[in-house]
Amino acid sequence: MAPLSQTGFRLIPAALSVGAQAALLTEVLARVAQAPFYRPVTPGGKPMSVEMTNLGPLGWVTDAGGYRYQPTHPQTGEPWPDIPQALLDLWAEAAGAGAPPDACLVNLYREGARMGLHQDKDEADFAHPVLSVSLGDTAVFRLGGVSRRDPTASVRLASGDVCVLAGPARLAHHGIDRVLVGSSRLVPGGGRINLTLRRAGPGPG
Ligand code: MD6
Ligand code: FE
Repeated sequence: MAPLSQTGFRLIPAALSVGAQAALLTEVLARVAQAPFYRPVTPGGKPMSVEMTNLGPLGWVTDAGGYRYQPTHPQTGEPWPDIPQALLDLWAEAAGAGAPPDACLVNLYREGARMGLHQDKDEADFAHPVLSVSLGDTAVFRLGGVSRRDPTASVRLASGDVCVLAGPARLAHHGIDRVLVGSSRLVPGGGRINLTLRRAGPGPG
């Protein structure tokens, strides 16, 4: 089946108005001041091109110890800041009435950053969807299937777009081939910020 029509993949273009994008970015950047972006290293020792931080009780990290969720920022040792209410509301609207998210990974793409094809599979229960919000420059998102060898297709994610991986698409491979530099003026200093909301830990629902 063509991946973009795969059951469980949903793209909601312009889910956030320009005003809502700016308000959300302000809330996110205030939290980034407490939990700065850092450049993670893969378990194999390669620095990623994407810079990361997290919001919420749990945050996704990678280092020589592997991929995992943890409650504190690896550099400051402090708990991650809270998830803005606007994101919790968006999850309730777009991802359903199940358990609320307990993790929000914040990815920063400056010029040249990309993200290789991967599955989101470090969460306790794949019954919960993953919801992503894009802010700033447009990205070329590649979506495949559960098998790495499945065919892939690409779709552009623009500022304010929301996409959801749920059901059969929850474990689909996906990645960011490239970001179209200068396509938006939203992010100070340029680039793209992507927020992915997850239910990472075991828990209600
Ligand atoms: C990104 N997104 O858009 C990377 N994961 O920068 C993801 O890795 C992702 O967009 C799970 C569900 C939706 C996503
Ligand atoms: Fe992902």
